[in-house]
Amino acid sequence: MSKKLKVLMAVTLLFAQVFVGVFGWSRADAKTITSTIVVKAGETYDGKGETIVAVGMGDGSQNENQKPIFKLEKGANLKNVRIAAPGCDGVHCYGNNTITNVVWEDVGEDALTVKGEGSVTINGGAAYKASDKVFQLNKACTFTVKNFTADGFGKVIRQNGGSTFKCTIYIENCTFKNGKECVARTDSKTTQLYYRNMSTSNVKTNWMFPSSSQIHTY
Ligand code: DGU
Ligand code: CA
Ligand code: CA
Repeated sequence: MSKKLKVLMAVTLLFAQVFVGVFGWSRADAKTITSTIVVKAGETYDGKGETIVAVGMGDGSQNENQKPIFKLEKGANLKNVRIAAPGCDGVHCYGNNTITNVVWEDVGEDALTVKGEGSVTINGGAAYKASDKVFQLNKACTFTVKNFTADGFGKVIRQNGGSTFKCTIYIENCTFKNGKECVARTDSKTTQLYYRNMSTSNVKTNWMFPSSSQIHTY
């Protein structure tokens, strides 16, 4: 190899290393955001399969002060989106929302939080690598999860610790794998859970409820 070629290769390698060091590997199909995407009442955000990467909105750890990737106002819907790491505070729902085919590649503090009363339905999609909670219920709601997979979590569904309001939870056609704690947990004596066609593997226990009489099949 000529000396010129060797120098050229060394310089090219140096530039490549500096580029990767500064910008990281960027995903060809990814869309970078730096603030929460707000979806208005009555609207549907259709990502058409796009992958979203959040920058400067949180590190995806268990820190509670991260920003949500999406804020769905009451009556807003979300579909066909992949949320890449860092998952930050996921998706905030203000009630009467349908979330269709959303994949959380690496759940952050949590994947989705119910923050307004009403019904919230998750249909299709998956959540991976949650260090603790996938779905957090902070307001009374009818919460349905169907055709969904969660792999790696503490709990899939958690009603806010110590809260006594009533949630009605439906789980249908779901697969849950590798759960350190449980599928669903509540401290409320009025919350009811209904499930059918649910398969679990390597999940410590299914339910952490005040009474087993709150759990039903349908
Ligand atoms: O510690 O309310 O983790 O909404 C009490 C807090 C906590 C919530 C929850 C959430 O449970 O911040 O992400
Ligand atoms: Ca939390
Ligand atoms: Ca949270």
